[in-house]
Amino acid sequence: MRRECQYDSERVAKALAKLREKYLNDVEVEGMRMSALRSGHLVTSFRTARLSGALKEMLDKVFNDLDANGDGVVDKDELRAKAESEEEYTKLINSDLFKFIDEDGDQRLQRTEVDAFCTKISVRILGDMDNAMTRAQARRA
Ligand SMILES: [Ca+2]
Ligand SMILES: [Ca+2]
Repeated sequence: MRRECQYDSERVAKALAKLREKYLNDVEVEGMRMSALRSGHLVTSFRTARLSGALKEMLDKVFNDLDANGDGVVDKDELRAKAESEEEYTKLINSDLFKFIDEDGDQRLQRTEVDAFCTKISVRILGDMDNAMTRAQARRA
């Protein structure tokens, strides 16, 4: 049993290193717990302490570019100014991505919403990793 656990943790560590390299170079995995259940499945949990610096920097640039008057909110006028046409603007604010970011649904992007979006992406990537590992474990069982 001990050997099995060690083998698994090495595999997980390798998979993590690979995924981190691919997606989030500087994501900080604050804690990672693994426990082998009686079935041999591994339960892993991750917590990101900090957002990827590169991801945040990129969103900062996009946000500052959109927020023309620098008040921390990208409002309808600012979005409209960036859109090529009224049609494109309508398409944008009705897109799934926009709705996903615009949590309070006021059709404006608050700085806090963009930060939350950044966190959601990080969590989603880690969640995918978690799911992939769980599936791999299930196949082996
Ligand atoms: Ca603004
Ligand atoms: Ca909003």
